[in-house]
Amino acid sequence: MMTDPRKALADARLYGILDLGYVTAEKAEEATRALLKGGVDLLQLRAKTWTEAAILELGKKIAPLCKEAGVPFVMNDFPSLAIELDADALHLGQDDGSLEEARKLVGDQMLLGRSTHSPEQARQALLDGFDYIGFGPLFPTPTKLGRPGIGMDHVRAVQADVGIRIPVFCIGGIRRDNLAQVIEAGARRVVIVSDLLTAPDIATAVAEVQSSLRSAG
Ligand code: 3NM
Repeated sequence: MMTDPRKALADARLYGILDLGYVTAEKAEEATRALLKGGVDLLQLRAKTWTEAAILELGKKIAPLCKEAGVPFVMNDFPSLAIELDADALHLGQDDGSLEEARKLVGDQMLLGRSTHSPEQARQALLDGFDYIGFGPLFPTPTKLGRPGIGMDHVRAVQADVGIRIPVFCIGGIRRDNLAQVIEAGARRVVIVSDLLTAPDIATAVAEVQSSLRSAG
């Protein structure tokens, strides 16, 4: 199915991550299919402890599933893999270099996302020209150890400032059981990793989150 990744990003509410800290290599395709079936709007491949060669091998199976579903495929951290896998987007952390450096490597078309951890970083990412940001971690999370939760106090302000220009995805410790609070704090787009990947029925959990986000307006 052909989709314009830029339009898909603009409409996205739930950003799913296939994080290989939660899913074995053997179960990765199955988990990807379940995330897509449930209705994630974007899907990122994140494998912090894997070699590039192993990520590439898995990415060759995951990226086509996303393409088939019309869901933008996002590569975390590695511009070279993003190119090789024909990713729709590349996601960069604060320490992963500048937008200009990434642009030189991946060209003009690929969408670029940035992790931000304060309102100042969020604003800077907008000024730099990133296409979307993650904002968090709202709560401490086992998926990103060593970072304190920044809480929900700034969510509304960042949404009103940066979020009217580019998509802002709140991230970090968001679960189905605190999602209502996060929406109440002003979030309209979220990334949820562990709560979805460890759910007994991933597709149903994804669909439940989508429904809450879409009905929040
Ligand atoms: N980035 P979970 S928090 C990958 O704040 C990631 O930039 C974060 O996983 C950031 O939904 C995070 O399991 C982990 O908490 C999100």
